[in-house]
Amino acid sequence: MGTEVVIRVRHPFRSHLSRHRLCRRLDSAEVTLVGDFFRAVIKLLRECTNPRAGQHPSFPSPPSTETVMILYYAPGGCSLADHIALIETGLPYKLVKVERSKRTEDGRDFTMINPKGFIPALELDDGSVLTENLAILVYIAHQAGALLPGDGLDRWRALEATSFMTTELHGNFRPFFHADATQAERDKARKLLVKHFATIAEQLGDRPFLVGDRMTIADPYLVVMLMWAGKNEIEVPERLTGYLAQMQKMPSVARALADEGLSLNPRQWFTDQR
Ligand SMILES: N[C@@H](CCC(=O)N[C@@H](CS)C(=O)NCC(=O)O)C(=O)O
Repeated sequence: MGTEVVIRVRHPFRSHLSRHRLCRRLDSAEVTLVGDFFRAVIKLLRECTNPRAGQHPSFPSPPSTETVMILYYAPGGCSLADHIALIETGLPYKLVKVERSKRTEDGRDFTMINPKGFIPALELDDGSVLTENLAILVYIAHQAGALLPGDGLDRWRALEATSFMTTELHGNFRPFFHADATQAERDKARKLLVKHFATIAEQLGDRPFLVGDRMTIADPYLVVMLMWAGKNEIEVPERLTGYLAQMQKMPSVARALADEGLSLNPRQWFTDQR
């Protein structure tokens, strides 16, 4: 048996999120004492008024002493998109590296965390695990109230672009990461990637971000796809090379790359890259 708590607050920084509803079930263990109950409520209130989520860097964010989300990642893998998104939104998180052997850096069997065996996986602060890059990116955006417009066509355009990224771009890189892929499979994938990057370049036009006038979840994913293109010598339109150079200057992108021990030039990445 648990107790359901619903909190409604007026958000002080984000007009588009002026009403934030947070609904969370608390385990009975958390509410055995009245004091525990109020501590849990205060924790929820802190979460939904987290000023860093509104990207107000001048406001000091309290160091989190609470449990934080854990991103299971592999350096330079598609989880880099989530890593960038987490930094960009200011949500508190921890990183846990997953080795190719599917063991986490702290020695656990990763398939017990994500039975599908793929990174990224995001462990939420209640211990549940979310998988699939698109879902994780949307979750981060939703938690932060950033990186995905709340409504309007741009919201759907950002989702459209991110879906294209996961299926048509990411999907076609697979033959480059699997040693048993044939040359014919790689050639076919390369042709498709060249075509899809051209579509993206056209969509980007002269704008700094893929959708609208600010970063959305589509951008960190595109950064990863372009770095993979560089690593595998897949030619992309000049416009996208310029976009990548600009994105790499963004503090969130630069920090994520540094945290994962990656150089700006993906050809210098280690060879066991997925
Ligand atoms: N459907 C998954 C696929 C993720 C994926 O392909 N992850 C790769 C790294 S970028 C992976 O974990 N590969 C390990 C493997 O294939 O065993 C998603 O969209 O999140």
